[in-house]
Amino acid sequence: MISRVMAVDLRAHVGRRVRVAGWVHRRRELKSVTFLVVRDRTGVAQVVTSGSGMPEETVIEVCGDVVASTQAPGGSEITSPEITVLSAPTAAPPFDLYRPALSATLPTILDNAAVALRHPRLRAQFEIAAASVAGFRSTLDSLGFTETHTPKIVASATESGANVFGIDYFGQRAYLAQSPQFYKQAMVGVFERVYEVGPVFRAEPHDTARHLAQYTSLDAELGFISSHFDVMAVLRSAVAGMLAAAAARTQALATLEVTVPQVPSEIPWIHFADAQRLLGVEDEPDLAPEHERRLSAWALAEHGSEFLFVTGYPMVKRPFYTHPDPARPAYSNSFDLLFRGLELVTGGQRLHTHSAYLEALAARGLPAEAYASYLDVFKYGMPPHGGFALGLERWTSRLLGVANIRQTTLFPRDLHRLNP
Ligand code: AMO
Repeated sequence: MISRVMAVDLRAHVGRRVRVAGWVHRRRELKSVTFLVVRDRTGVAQVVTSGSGMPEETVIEVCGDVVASTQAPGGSEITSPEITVLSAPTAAPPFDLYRPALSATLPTILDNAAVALRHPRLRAQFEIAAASVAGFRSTLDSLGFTETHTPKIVASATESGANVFGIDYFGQRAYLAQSPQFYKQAMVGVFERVYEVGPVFRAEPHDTARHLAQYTSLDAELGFISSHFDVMAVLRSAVAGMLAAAAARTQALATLEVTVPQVPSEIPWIHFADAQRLLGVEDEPDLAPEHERRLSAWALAEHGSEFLFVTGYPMVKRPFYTHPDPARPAYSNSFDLLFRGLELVTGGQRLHTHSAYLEALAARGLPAEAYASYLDVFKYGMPPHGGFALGLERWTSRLLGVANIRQTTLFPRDLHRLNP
C-alpha cells in the first residue's frame, strides 16, 4: 500500500501517486467537477473528483495523483482519486466547519463541543495550550524540578471551605481537590523542587467569564527560598518557557492571527499597599477585577509590560498556610501575577514549622484535627519554601485574546454545565 502523506506535505509529492486520509472539510459541487477538501491533523488537501462527493465530516481515504495547481490551497491538489469511505456520518454538524470563524453562539458551540473542536481555529487554540504546558514542563525540568501526580480525592479543603465539592468516599466524607497545595508542599520534603499539571475543582458559585468548576492547574513548589521573590523568579522563567514554546507554533498562531508577547527579563512588581494607593482604594480590603485591569494598564504604560506582580496581599486575604511579611506582619510574603488585566497566578512563601501552622489554624478558628495528616510533614523538618499555581485556561484565553475561558476549555464544567 502507498504510505500516507500528510496534507501539509502534499506539495513535496507533485508528480507522484499518494494516499491521504482525513475528514471531508468542505464539499463544493460545480457543474462538471466536485472539489473535496480533506482535513487531517496537519492541514487541508484538495481532491478533484467527479460525481456528487460525500457530506462534510465523512472520514475518507484517498489515493490519487498530486498535481501542481495555483488555485488549490497549498499550491497542489489530488486528481484521479480512488476514494474509500472509512466512516460515514449520520448527522451534519450544526455549523459549517470550513468557514474562517464558527458562526454560532457560545452555548451552541459548547453543546456541540465534540465536533466544534474540529474547527481549525479552535483546534489551534488547544495546540497553543498544549505547547504552553510542554514549555512549562521543559523549563521546570531544566531547573531541577520533578513532576508529581498527587491525589484529587482528598480529606480536607485547602483553599477555603466554601467552594469545595464534597463527595461520598466509601461512606466517608471526602472532597475533590481544590489545589495540590498540601501535597506539593509535602513533596518539597522529598524532591526540594516539584511541579504538577493536573485538574483541580472549585464549586464556584460565580457565573463569570473567568471561573470554571474544573480547571487545569500548573503548580510548582520549591524549597530553600529566602522569600516569595525567589518563587517569582522561577515563575518568570516558566512563563518565558511557555511563551517560547507557544511562539514556535507558527502555523497555529497564523491561523489565530496572534503574535506572542514578550515577558520582561524582570517582571515589574508593586506592593499591595502601593497598588491600593495608586488606585485610590485604600479603604477596600481586596482588589476587584476592575482594579486588576487598571493595574495592568498602569504596568503597560509605566513599564511596557503586559505582566505585573502584585506582592504583599494582606494576611487576612490569604489562606492559613501563607507566610507573613516579617517586617510588616499584617501583609504576607505572597503575590499574584496579573496578565493583560486578569489574575493569572497566585503564589507565595509558606509557613514551614509545625508550631507556626498550629498557631495559624488557631488564629483562624480552624480545627487542627482536620489538618492532622497535612501537618505531619512539618514535624519532620521542612525548609523555607514557596510556590505558585497558574490557571491554564486563563493563560490561553489571555494569550490568544479570547474573552471567555469556556472557549479555551475543551469541555467546560461550570454552574450550569455538566455535558458534554
Ligand atoms: P488560587 O486559588 O488563587 O491559588 O488559584 C490559582 C490560579 O488558578 C486559577 N483559578 C481558576 N481558573 C479557572 N476557574 C477558577 N474557578 C479558578 N480559580 C483559580 C487562576 C488563579 O490565579 N494553592 C494556591 C496557589 C499557590 O499558592 O501555590 C491556589 O490554588 O489563574
